[in-house]
Amino acid sequence: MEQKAIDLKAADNVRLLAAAMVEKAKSGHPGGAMGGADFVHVLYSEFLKFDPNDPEWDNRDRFFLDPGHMSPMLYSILTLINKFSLEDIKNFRQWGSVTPGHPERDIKRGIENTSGPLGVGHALGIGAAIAQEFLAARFGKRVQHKTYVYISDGGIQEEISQGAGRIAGFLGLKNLIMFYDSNKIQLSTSCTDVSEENTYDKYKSWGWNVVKINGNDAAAIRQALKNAQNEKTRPTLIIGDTKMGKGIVTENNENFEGKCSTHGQPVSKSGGSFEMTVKHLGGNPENPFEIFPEVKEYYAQKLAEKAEAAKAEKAEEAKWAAENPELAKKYQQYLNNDFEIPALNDLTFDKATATRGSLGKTLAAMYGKVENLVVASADLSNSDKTDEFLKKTKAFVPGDFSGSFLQAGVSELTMAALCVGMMLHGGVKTVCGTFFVFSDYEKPVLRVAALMKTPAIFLYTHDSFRVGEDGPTHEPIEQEAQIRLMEQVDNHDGKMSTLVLRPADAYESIEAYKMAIANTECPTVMIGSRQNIDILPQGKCASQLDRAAQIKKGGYIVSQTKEGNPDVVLVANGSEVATLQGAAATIAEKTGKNVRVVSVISPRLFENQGEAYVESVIPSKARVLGMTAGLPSVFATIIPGFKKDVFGLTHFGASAPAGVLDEKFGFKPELFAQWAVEKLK
Ligand SMILES: Cc1ncc(C[n+]2csc(CCOP(=O)(O)OP(=O)(O)O)c2C)c(N)n1
Repeated sequence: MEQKAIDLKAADNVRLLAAAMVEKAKSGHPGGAMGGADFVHVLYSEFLKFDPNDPEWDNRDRFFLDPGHMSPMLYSILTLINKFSLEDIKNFRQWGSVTPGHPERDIKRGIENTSGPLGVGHALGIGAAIAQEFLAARFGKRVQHKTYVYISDGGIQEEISQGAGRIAGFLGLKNLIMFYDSNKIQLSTSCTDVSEENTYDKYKSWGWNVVKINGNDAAAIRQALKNAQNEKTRPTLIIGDTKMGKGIVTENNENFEGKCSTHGQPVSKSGGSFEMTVKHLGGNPENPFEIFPEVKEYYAQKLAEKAEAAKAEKAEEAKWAAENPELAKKYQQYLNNDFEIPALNDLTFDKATATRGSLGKTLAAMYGKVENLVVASADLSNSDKTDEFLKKTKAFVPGDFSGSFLQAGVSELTMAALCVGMMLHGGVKTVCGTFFVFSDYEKPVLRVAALMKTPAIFLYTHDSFRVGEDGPTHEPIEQEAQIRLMEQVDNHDGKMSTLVLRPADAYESIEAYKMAIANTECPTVMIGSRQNIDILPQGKCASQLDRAAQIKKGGYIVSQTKEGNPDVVLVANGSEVATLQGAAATIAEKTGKNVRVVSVISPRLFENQGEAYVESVIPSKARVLGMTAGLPSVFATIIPGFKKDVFGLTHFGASAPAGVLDEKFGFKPELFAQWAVEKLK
C-alpha cells in the first residue's frame, strides 16, 4: 500500500475505534478525537520513540495529552500499538475497566499523565521537558529523548498556557514539540465566539518556533515533525488546522464534519449517522471494533522497527554505562530517588524561629545530599525562604540547566504543574514554594498529583492571620481546612492521597522535610509560619530531633503538667502548639487538672496509627480542647465537638502587626487559658 493510502487507512481506523467506543458507552467525546487521528497516527508510527517490550524505558519519548476528553483518540492509537485490547476499549467508561472516561497515568499502557482539567496536561509535559534538560545537564547523552505534547482549543484558552508557554519559550526547551489541534470548535460554541487571538503570534512572542499546517494531512504532519526534531534552541508549536469530527457523515452520506454537536456525545446523537460513518471509514457497522488487516500489518512492522531501534540504543546506553561507571551509578540513583536522607543532627536552633526559616534551612541542608532536588518558587523565594536553597545553587537559564532551581515568575498554577510534570518524567524530586493563601491557585494541580500519586512537595509559608500587616488578602483562614480535606480522600490504592504537614517548631520542620522527601506515595504539603515560634520542650527525649521525629506518627505528646493520666488534652499544630504550651501551666494551676499538650501535624496520619496509639495520646476519658489559627473544622476528625471545643478563626483576618492581631483575636497563651478555664468549669 502506498504511504498516503496507509496513512489514511490507519487514521480512519483510529477514527472508527474512537467513534465506536463512544457509541457503545453511550457517552464520551468523539469529534475532537476523530480530528486528531492523523496526527497521532504519524507520531506514534514514525516519530515517538519507545520500546514495545519495555514501556518504562527511561529514555522513551514522552507523550502528554492535555485534552483528556479526547481519550478515545489516545486509547485507539494505543490499541494499534497493543497497549489495549479491543475488549478494553469496548468497556470504555465502564466500571472496573482500564479505559476510564479521562485517561489516568498508567505507564505500562503508555499513558504518561492523568488529564481532564484542560490546560494542566500540557503544562505537565513542559515540566517533563524541563526535567529532561536538568538530567541532560548532568548525564549528557545518556538522556536523549523528546517530549510531545497535545493541546486543544480548551488548553490554549486556559490561563495556565500563558505561564507554561512563557517559561518553555524563555528556557528554550528545544526537545519540546507541541501539537495544537486547532479545530476551532469547543464544547458549547465555536472558538470564534470567544476569541480572536492570534495564537501563532502569541507563541512566537514567547520565543517558540511556530508552524502552521493542515493537521489532517499526514505528509504535512510528517514534515513538520521532522523539522521540529531538528530545532536546536526553541520549543516548537505545530498548529494543526484540523476538522472536528473528521469522517462523520449523515444518514444521506453527506459530510457532517466541523459540527459542535459532535464534541461531546455519540455520533448517532449528534446529527450524524453512526452506521453511515462507520461505512464511510471503511468499517463494518455490525462490528465496528476492528483493526484493519493492512493497518495491523503496518503497525506490526513499525513496532518491530521500534524494538530494534530501542535494542540498539540500549546497547549504546550499556556502553556509556561501562565507560562511565560512576556517572551511570549516579544516574540510577537519580531515577530511583535513591539518596540517603541526611539526619541533620548538626542543624540546631536555640531560639524562637519562624518555620518558614527552619524549613528553608532544612531544604538548604539537603542540597548536595539529596542530589536530584529541584526547588521552585513563584517569585517569592526570599519570602518563602527557598532562597536558602538557591544560595547553594543557581536558577535554570536558557541553555544552562546545571542549577537546581526554577524561578517560575508569578505563576503558581503553572509552577505547580511544571514541578509535578518534572516528577512524572522521573529522575527528580521537586519542591515548589509560595504563600499559603495562594495555595488556592495551585489546588487543581495538587488534586491531579494526588490522583496520580505523584510525590511532589508543595511548600506554603505565611500560614495564618499572623502574616499581619499585609492584611486579609494575604491571611489564610480556610486554606488549611481545605487542603486537609485532601488528606481525607483516598487514592486508588486506598491510601491517603495527600500528606499535609504543618510543623510546630524548627525541629518538627527538619523532621517534616525528611518525611516529605522520603514520601514516595503521594504529594506532601508543607505549611510554615512567617512569625517566630518558640522551640517546644525536649521532654524526656534524648534530643530535640528525637522529640520532633515523633511526628512520623502524625501526632505525639509534647508535654504534660504532671505524671499520670491527663484530665485535659490540648491539641494543635503549627504555631498554635507553642501557644498551648504557654497556656498549659496556667490552665493546670487555675483548674487543678492534669493538662497535656499534643502536637498533631497531620490528623489523618495520626488516625492511621490505629485506635490504641490515638488513645494513648488522646485518651477518650480526657476533655479535649483544640486551637487553630484557621477554621476549627481542621480538627473535625479528632475533636468531633470542634465547633465548641476548638478555638479557631471563623472570619477573615485584618491588617495590623501580628502581635496586635494575636491580642485582638485571642491567640495569646493567657487569652487561650482564660477561654479554656471557662470551658472546663
Ligand atoms: C478546566 C476545564 N474546564 C472545563 C472543562 C470541560 N470541557 C471539556 S472539553 C471542553 C471544551 C474543549 O474544547 P476543545 O479543547 O477545543 O476540544 P474539542 O472540542 O476540540 O474536542 C470543556 C470546556 C474541562 N475539562 N476542564
